[in-house]
Amino acid sequence: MSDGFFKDVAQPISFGGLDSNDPLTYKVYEPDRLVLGKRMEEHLRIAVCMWHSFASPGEDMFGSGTFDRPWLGDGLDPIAAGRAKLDAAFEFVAKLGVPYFCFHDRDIAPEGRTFAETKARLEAMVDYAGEHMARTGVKLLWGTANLFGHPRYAAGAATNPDPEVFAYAAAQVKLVLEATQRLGGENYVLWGGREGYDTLLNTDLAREETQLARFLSLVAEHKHRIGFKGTLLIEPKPHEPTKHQYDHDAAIVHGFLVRHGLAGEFRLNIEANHATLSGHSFHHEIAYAVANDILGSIDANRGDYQNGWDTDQFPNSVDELALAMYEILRGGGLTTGGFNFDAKLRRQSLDRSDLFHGHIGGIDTLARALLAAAAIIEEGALERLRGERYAGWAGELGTSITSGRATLDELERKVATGAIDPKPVSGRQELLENVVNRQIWASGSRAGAGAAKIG
Ligand code: XLS
Ligand code: CA
Ligand code: CA
Repeated sequence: MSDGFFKDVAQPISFGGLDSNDPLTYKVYEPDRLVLGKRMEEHLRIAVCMWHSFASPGEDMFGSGTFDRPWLGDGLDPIAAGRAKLDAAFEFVAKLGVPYFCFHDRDIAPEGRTFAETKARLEAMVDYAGEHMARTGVKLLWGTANLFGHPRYAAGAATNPDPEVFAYAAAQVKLVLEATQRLGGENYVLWGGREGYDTLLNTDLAREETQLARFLSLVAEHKHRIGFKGTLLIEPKPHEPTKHQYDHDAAIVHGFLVRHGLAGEFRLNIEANHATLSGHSFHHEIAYAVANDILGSIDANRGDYQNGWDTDQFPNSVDELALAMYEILRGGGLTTGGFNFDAKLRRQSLDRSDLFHGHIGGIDTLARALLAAAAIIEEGALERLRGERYAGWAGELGTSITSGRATLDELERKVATGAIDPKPVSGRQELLENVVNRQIWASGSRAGAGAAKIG
């Protein structure tokens, strides 16, 4: 027992292992355990998000808040309520024993009657968060501006038809980028909450793209002007709240960045549930980002197979996460990014301890997926078989094509003489799936499954 909002939970949550039947222990997550030469905590760089966990009362479209969040009550002094919220949040993160948190400006400080009042409130709460960070050692993974909640942003922020809204959003991002820098944040996220459209009938697509590019250029310029060392991240999402969002998926954002000369300035914050909403797997979105060297950070959660919206549930499938984790490890791992739990409790999860259970389960799932992915890398069969599949491209014919030496005339001549006569070969998908499952199933034991000889 201890003092505070979560007084029934002793701190910190420790590793209990699979034999522990205490639900308030980690079953797999051991921060100091070495995986491929790096501590588990350094691989995962876990963060708790302020919005779902502390700034939401648990409302849905059909009903009001159900959660026990006293600081969200009516008629409270915003600064006192904001302090109580941060007290509980930092108590939680410290007790969970993870290194980071993430926030939107509006999660910690409500908008005031004027811009000056909004700015003063934000600064007061940022200072207060800074005190908690110094006391607990909790760090900031990323900050972001909420450019979607206020009615002024109903038709978008950067892509709004009114340039005054663009200017307001720019002023807001400037404040939050500077606040993120002040708190030592390692990244800054831009999620285009309402950068998209509800109908094409009133939308000038070309103009809105130009506006969005200008906005992002201004953010990148300001980052350099103030000397912010963190990474700028764009978070793709295909729809919700708008019918179509411009930052649709990893490939579309990448194309946009390349078109506007911004590819070196931004990386991606990939969210699992947004990947599946866009019709891709989480695995695909990460593989795309790694292949194009734009992976930045991860929002960990999951959707629900039976509905088509953003349910933001805590991740619990090792099978799905192991492949995503495998791509991250193949790509060299996360640098300034981490795994932020952009996940929320179900509306009926009313106990204060439920927030611990959601995070503990999610963290253990990530840890187990990390072990499985590391085992797949160490075993090496997937990498070897993939390499063999493309081996021809290292030979004379392959290099003559990729270097640009071969012409269509030459290729036709070789085919016509019979020198080129390809035979189909197996893609061996089922064999590869079994290789993956073997390591997932074996990764619970410390020894793992060991290397396999697969010819
Ligand atoms: C909403 C997004 C949002 C971003 C940060 O769907 O996930 O929470 O992560 O603005
Ligand atoms: Ca997110
Ligand atoms: Ca989401």
